[in-house]
Amino acid sequence: MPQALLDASAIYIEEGNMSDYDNETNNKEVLGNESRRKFMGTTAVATLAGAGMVMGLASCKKDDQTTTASGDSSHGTSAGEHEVPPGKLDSYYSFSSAGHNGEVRIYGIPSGRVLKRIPVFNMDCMVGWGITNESKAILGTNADGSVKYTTGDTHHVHGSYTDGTYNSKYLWTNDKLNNRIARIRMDRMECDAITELPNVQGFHGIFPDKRDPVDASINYTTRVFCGSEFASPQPNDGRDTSDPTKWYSLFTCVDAESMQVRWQVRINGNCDLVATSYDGKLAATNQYNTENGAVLADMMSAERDACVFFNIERIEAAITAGKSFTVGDSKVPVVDGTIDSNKDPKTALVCYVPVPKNPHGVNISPDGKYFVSSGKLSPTATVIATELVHKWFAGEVKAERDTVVAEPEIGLGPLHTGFDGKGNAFTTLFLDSQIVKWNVDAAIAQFKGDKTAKPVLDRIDVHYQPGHGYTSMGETKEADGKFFNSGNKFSKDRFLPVGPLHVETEQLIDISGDKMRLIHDHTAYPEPHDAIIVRADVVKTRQVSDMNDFPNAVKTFEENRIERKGNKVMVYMTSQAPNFGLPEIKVRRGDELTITLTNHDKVEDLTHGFGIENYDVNFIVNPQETHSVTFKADKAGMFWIYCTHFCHALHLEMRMRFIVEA
Ligand code: RUQ
Ligand code: CUA
Ligand code: CA
Repeated sequence: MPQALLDASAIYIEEGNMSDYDNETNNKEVLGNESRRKFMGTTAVATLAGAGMVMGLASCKKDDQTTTASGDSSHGTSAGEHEVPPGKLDSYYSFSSAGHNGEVRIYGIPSGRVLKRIPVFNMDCMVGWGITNESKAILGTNADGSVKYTTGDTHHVHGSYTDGTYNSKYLWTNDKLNNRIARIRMDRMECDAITELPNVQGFHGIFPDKRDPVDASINYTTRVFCGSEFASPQPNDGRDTSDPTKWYSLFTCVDAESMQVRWQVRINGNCDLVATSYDGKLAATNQYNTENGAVLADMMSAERDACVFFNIERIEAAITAGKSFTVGDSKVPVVDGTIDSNKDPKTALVCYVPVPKNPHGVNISPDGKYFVSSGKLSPTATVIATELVHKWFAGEVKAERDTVVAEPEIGLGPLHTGFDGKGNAFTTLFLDSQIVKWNVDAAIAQFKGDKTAKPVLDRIDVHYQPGHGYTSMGETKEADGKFFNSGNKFSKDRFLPVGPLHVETEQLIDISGDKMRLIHDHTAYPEPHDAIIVRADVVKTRQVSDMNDFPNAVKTFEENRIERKGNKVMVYMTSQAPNFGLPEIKVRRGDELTITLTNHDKVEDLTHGFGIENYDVNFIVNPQETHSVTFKADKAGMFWIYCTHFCHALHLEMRMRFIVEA
């Protein structure tokens, strides 16, 4: 047995040895595990970084012995019940991040079918994202017209709200890599705005507010909150590069409509994930690095980190009152949310609630009453009462820690929590490779001293190492307790081997009964993080565009033409299956071309593509849409332009010529 595994067992197991753990964990009665899951001491923690991976192998081996899909005889699967037969539609959408692929994806639930991939921070030659002028304007360009950033890392996707549930207007996602927030308009499922956040690194958590904290008549999303994970020099212009004591993180608020950055809060420690209260008054972020450590050991040195609550109304009042500063070239007002400047709860902008070691994830229950944050280096989930946080800000609760109403021991490596709307929480256990179902009220009773209270109700094995977990409508007051999706970080032996880069497994679990039941595995291209599951009837899309929404549309066939100003050539063109509006485009080498193409087909699903041989130009126009590209004719010759998207029986014949004279 590898040394790291032995070290890990010393951390986790009080009695017995590792093989004991291997054999018993799966089949042990649900409640019987609890005594073995103890807080980890500081000294043991240094081994954990290696232990996570090794535990992954242990889980894999464990499953080889059982060979069933669920790996657990007490849980049936319910695959057949949830089959979506040919011709039938899914009952939910899942809007998922894609990790360092930089896009957002839409899956059907329960089928797990991929419905769409929405390019956001990445380039996508299928639609021409990062190629058309319209997408480049959203992505942002350098002086020479090239796209400023061509990569990104999306982790979290959340929708806009009205009255505590989704209104199908917008989705937002983060870019952890280049610190940008993107918005997707849900009627078209396309990205329509991207904003760079100033003075932050590691922009990770993101969450829209659910109503206005000040104006009760505004019951919809007006702000989006963004947590930055990595402290950095401020401003980051070459100063203090080797002095971590001078670095800090900022929490950012972005306007939902204008997508302008409204304000930032300087904090101690870091941000990670973000959640918001249903009354619009609080935003929360979990902190794993209250130590402000620059190396791993330092980030794990404190026994407790924090869940931080932001008092939105007070922050905005402070900004209105001019109690703000700016950082570097940014004009965004920044308020001081550091611990030292917020000692008096009655005026504090920020409340730091201590929670066990290196928490990950913060989620609010659908009734709005509780925030749950889990310590990944502690086998616990911490339940914080929304009402008590309000009371802390009113000076009616003495210590920050007094807002904690429960801290059940639920298993090893807890990360994200989803809710069923019936009082139960479902938390991913990274190290245990399980989902644990626990009851919030029972956890509160146990915390109060009720020895008969048993918060943990059920466990199910997943394959393997779940990171994200989320329930159907679980981030809304309409949480319906039907499905839980486990986003697993390792798939190992679950699919046909395809080389060293493994696909990811998403496992869908039926949570409608007392026992969780596995529905199926579906694959995901690496590597999605968080997602939301939205009832299908909530989502309203338009299936054909309106030509009038495109200001540069070439509205009639008579407008097909080529114009020249000096060496700039403007081509205006239509497409209608199986024809382009011009037979050829003739230019001189060195000319700069702008081609604008409007698709005149009105039929749903009748998309045309536009590709130029050996010129790296490639984009589509959906029915009634217009897109344009600008490029230099730097090679002489005759190059076929062809329709790339199968549109007609004569699709192959849908061609024209691009002639560049030497
Ligand atoms: S955070 S596990 Cu963005 Cu959980 Cu991915
Ligand atoms: Cu038009 Cu294929
Ligand atoms: Ca820490």
